[in-house]
Amino acid sequence: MTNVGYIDWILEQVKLTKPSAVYWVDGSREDLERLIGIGMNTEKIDNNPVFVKLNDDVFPNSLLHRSHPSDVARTEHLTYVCLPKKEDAGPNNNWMPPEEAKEMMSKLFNGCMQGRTMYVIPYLLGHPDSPHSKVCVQITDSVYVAVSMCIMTRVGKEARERIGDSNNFVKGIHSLGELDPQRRWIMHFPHENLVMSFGSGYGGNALLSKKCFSLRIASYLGHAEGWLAEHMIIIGVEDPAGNMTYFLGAFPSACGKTNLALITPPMAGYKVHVLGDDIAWIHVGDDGRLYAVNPETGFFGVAPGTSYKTNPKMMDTLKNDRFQPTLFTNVALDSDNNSPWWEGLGERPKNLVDWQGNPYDSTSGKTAAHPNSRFTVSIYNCPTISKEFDNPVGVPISGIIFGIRRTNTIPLVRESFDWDHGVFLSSIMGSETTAAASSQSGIVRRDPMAMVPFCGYNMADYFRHWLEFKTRIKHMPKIFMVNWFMKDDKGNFLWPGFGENFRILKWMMDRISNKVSAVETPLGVMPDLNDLDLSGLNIKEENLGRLFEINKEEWKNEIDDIEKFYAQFGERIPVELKNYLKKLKDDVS
Ligand code: GTP
Ligand code: SPV
Ligand code: MN
Repeated sequence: MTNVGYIDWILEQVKLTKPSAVYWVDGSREDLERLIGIGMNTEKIDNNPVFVKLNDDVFPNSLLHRSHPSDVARTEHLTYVCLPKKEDAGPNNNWMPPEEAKEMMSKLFNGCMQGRTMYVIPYLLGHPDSPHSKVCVQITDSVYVAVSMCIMTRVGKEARERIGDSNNFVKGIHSLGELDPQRRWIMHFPHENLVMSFGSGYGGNALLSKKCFSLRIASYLGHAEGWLAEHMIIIGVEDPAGNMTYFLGAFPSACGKTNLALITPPMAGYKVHVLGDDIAWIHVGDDGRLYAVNPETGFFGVAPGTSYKTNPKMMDTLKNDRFQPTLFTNVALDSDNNSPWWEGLGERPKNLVDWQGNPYDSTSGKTAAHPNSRFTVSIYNCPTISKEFDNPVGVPISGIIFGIRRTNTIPLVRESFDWDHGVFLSSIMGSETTAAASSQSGIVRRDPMAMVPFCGYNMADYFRHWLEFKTRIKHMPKIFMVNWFMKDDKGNFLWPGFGENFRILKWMMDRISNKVSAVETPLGVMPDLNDLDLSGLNIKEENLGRLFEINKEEWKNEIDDIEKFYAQFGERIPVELKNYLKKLKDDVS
């Protein structure tokens, strides 16, 4: 199945999956309308239409999609990286021998599209004029996936022309199967540019451009080719004088990337421009600076918590239909005016239907929208899209932010001593799990660089890869660590978060431009509190103290956990990182 040209490859998939029709997706507006029509009138999930039209007066050109109730998040335990050698996938990945995985998947795919339509989707990741972009093809039997791909990537003519009749494209094979969690697998073959995904229609499991290719396969390619594929936002912060500072920001799933990417600064004269909210591909430019591009063209964002108060720019984006439709997945429905609703949006409507389509019972203790309900919307609809978004070279990076969700232990912000120390700090990140993955939420797990679920090879080799950039970068970005999520004993957030996070970005810019000094601590460099602009913020002195506290008892537990995490990788962990861990242990005890 590998050494054949484009059409022959599609024909092989047709022969294997036996669809009743093949639909060649071209991504044009007319095509999208046709696909949406199919989703409203023909295709069904559990006898329900794939798309239901929502009220145009509230969210123009938007559709509701309800997934199968068991198919609401990424399933990391069913996600595998099938490299020839187990050690190369590393303890951070599930592994199966590639031939065994392919045989198992071929059996599942055999005849799986009978009575269904196969959608063929040629797409580009990255800008058509960029030497770093990749051309890909996904086949799927889900019209929801087809429409989502058209919003999230550059689908159609340009990709199709670039492929010609070559075999040189990334291959994604996807089927909903029976949506049976017992027959659900997301299998990656990074050494063959191939992903096979069966049994789920959920974002990261089914839009193979997203985590499967843009991160798992691309990180493997980046390791071989000298670049980085990261779970990061890209933003440009413009100061009142018009100077632009570009940042990258990595946070685990559902830990604040989209919100930071669309932040509205509370300080007059500053603007934040968005280039990406989830994925960055990063190369060293000829001038020795790091350049980042976003390979995607849309946001697949968490709905709960999004409101005019927390994220007005996203609300404006969702209300704008200049380019593409907006999809809402597994949100609740205000049945009086046929509009989407989720926890945190505002007052709860009187007549609410929950995410599964049943009347909402507010005494049930459950949320009306699924905690991982999402919207899919074009980045071109965003009022703060950077004018550099379509620059094929990307933007030069001055700061890299790593963030986590932690109730305690991890201070609000600090800076690394240098590049190696920054790699160390991000290699020991631990964050509370969220509803974005199907395992239990709220448990601290190690998630270096927010990449544990997405690194397509052994993470110890990935740390080495990061360390090696030091020798190639002439203008080192500064590396920062943040935690917006500390809580007091009553469970209230100590830091107001959202727009107010800009105050921390402002301090970072002052550090980058050498305007302020800072205080060395065992955990890194922390702000002199006088240098943080907290004007107009009503935050108690005592809380501020907690936000920068180093609690020895908590750090003892933290280090135990980090040592266990490192130990899984044995001798493969770079010695620089082991030395920093030893030093941290001495310094905080
Ligand atoms: P993925 O799309 O899964 O990669 O998530 P993400 O990192 O883009 O997370 P997102 O910005 O969507 O935020 C996830 C949840 O955290 C939402 O419910 C937000 O409302 C909430 N959140 C984001 N930023 C903050 C913050 O600064 N403080 C608090 N308390 N909550 C926040
Ligand atoms: C995440 O889980 O990090 C997401 C959503 O951004 S998904 O596309 O499902 O990966
Ligand atoms: Mn993500």
